[in-house]
Amino acid sequence: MSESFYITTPIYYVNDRPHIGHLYTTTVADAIARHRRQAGLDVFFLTGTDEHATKVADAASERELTPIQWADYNAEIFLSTFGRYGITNDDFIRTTEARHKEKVQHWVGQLLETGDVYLGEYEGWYDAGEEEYVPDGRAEELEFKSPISGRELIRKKEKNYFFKLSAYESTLLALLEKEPQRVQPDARRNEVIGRIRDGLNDVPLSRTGTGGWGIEMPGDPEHRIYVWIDALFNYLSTVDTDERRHYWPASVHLIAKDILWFHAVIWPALLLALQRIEGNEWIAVPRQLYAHSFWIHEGRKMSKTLGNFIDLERLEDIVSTYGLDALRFYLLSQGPLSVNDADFAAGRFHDLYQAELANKLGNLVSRTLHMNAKFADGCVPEPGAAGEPEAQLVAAAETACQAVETQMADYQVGRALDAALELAAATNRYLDEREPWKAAKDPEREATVPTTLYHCCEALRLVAHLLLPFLPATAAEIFSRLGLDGAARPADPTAFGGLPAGLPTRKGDALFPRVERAEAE
Ligand code: ME8
Repeated sequence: MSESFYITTPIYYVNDRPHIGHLYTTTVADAIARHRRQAGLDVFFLTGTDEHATKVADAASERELTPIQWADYNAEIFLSTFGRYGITNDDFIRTTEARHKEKVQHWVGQLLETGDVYLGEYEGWYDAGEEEYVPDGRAEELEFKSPISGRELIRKKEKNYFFKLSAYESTLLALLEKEPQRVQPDARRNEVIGRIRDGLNDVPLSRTGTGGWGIEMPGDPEHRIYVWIDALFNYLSTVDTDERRHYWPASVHLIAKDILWFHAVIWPALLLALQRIEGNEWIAVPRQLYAHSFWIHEGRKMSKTLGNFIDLERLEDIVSTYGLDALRFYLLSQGPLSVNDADFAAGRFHDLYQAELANKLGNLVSRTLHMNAKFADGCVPEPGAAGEPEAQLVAAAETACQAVETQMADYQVGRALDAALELAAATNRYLDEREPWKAAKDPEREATVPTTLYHCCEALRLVAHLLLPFLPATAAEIFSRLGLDGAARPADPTAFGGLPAGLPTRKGDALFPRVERAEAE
């Protein structure tokens, strides 16, 4: 059986509709999932919605709806949006589904029995928007304001069930210090280590006064399981079936830095607590957590108050002007995967579309296939003897294939995408050097034309192969124009020379049509 690979995105709150941030994380996960599938791995890719938050119930009540009505409405929009944007998730979990709720109650029940969850009282600084307590020291650092919404933290006292997080301090610390790949990028791991060293308090695991919205605490329905604990369990509940249990532990949880603490500290601690229970030995800690940074917009943080969110309407406009793959290209190549935030700027989007997609890739496809029609009867020609320029092109292809693999091993989708496009650039240079349009008219060089065109077609096949996880529709179109629709794909798709001669090629329209800058703005 092939090696399995399990990748997740956060599950998103359904108080509102999806925006660019949700689409971003999900698109990065999609590119990684597609890449691993292409390599033959048994992939499971999960996304979904987090529904039991107080802000979901509040948003529903503002509209005179029940929480579940509003959750149903928005969950459907998340689901259909991801479908519309070509996301290849294997399941979509909603935390209001019975399959999830039953498992969460079961696991919390087990933790009550071991004493990892206990009834106690808590007083602390509470960030209402994020539904989380902020430790005293950190609240002071933040001047008692939410780092996300900027609103004042509230002093709050609750009788609650607690999770004994403090008991896992040294185990967590050892895990992060000995296995640096567990939390990436490094700067994020160091941040987490620093905060664990400040000491871990036990954390509330339940809450009261939710108006009945939330999963009931086993044996104490007055208390509802805290939305964050409920939400984290989605990664496990979805695969806790006989067919799927082999996917656990997750290969990577992809998130943004806003929810690092829950994922890097509370989640592994919950799993460590569960794993000690007989029968739960399979519940290991996920292999990796990758926390990216934020998209900002034209230099400013995106927020409701500023009204500058790149929302669904805006995303639709972009797709209708430039196409879905152009949006994926911008998100994946320019996104905030590192520790720095990334700016979504319309002008830069346009310029990159023009330079990278239209001029580099689109132009290569168009030149190659037009010349193939003109000088090779619209078929992949039989190559003759190869010379130094061909050897250089083959070397460029090998370099690109290796670079994509190396970058993707670390989930560096932007650098992988650059490496794939570098092969398109190298092929353009090769064409410029070989000048088949002139060679065809020169009796001394005429014989090189089929060789040149074969090498271009084959390089193009490799470019499409490398681009498939990132620009799936573009890659499929290139394959189709190369006559590969029904044809058998080469056994080793990255070996140069796999494209059979004789396949019928097709010119087609411009892959990335010209867009006027004004139209874009
Ligand atoms: O936090 N740039 O849900 P959420 C990049 N339900 N990514 C962004 C972003 C931005 N400006 N804004 C949001 C929750 N995201 C919880 C998660 S998981 C068990 C529970 C993305 O709807 C990013 O992935 O607020 C971030 O972590 C997530 O949306 C937060 O989504």
